[in-house]
Amino acid sequence: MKPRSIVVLTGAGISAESGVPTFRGPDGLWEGHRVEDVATPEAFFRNPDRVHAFYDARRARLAEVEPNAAHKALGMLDARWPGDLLIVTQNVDDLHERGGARRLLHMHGRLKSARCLACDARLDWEGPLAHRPPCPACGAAGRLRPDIVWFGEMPYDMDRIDRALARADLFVAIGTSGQVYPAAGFVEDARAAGAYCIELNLEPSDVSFRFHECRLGRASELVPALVDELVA
Ligand code: BV8
Repeated sequence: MKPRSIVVLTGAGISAESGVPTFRGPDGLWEGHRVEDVATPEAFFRNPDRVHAFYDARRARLAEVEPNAAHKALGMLDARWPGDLLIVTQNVDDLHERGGARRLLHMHGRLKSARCLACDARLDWEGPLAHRPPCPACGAAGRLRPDIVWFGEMPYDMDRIDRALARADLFVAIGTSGQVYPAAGFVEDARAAGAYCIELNLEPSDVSFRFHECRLGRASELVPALVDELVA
């Protein structure tokens, strides 16, 4: 396999071995919350304190986790791959960046970013938002929200993603359950464009049937092995 243009899609499973909880744990709750209570615009406008507390806690926890071998393998692929490469992550953690990825985009936003409801600026943000700090760009007080794409909101960079999928000849999905769209539909676009599609996951996803190849196992083992195949 000697592809020229690669698109990689990652989900919560690539960060699981770093200690970042995935969305669909056994109890279906997500860190003790129902998704619709914390990851929708309605939830935010109905109870901003609860949503800020949820994201402030997750942002603070980033300091306690490290990129794992899977993040680092993708960072090495990025450094060495001479052709096109785009890593599209659904994750909002910063582990891909810390693992060395550069040709990377966060289609569902980032914990370490805030967005101003007054001026729409998107700003790198490290600390909490619950105390309603003013916007550094426009000064508006209490108008900053987590820069996260919630359910019902349009993911970021869809045009760039669609262009990359249209020219991909290899599509790899890593650690995603294939339950959330439009990300879960990317394999169909890639396959229609003629890409060879590989899924790496601990267990079959909702869209495994759409892939040419499904490799079952932990990302920290499967991703370095695949990257070794690609750069060999
Ligand atoms: C949109 C940010 C509209 C939040 C997230 C009915 C049918 C189809 C679609 C819809 C529908 N009703 C509503 C929709 C649309 C909706 C949707 O798809 N809903 C689903 C639930 C049905 N989608 C949206 O709302 C999206 N927006 O559609 O916009 C629109 C269109 C045009 C114009 C305007 C508007 C926005 C979705 C984004 C929501 N935000 N995240 C936050 O993080 O705080 S979603 C969140 O869950 C993640 O970002 C991720 O995208 C998603 C899925 O999570 P996964 O990453 O897959 O993680 P999960 O826990 O599910 O699975 C983990 C996997 O890892 C498992 O497979 C497991 O086996 C594996 N694993 C575990 N450990 C390991 C491992 N693999 C390897 N190694 C391991 N060690």
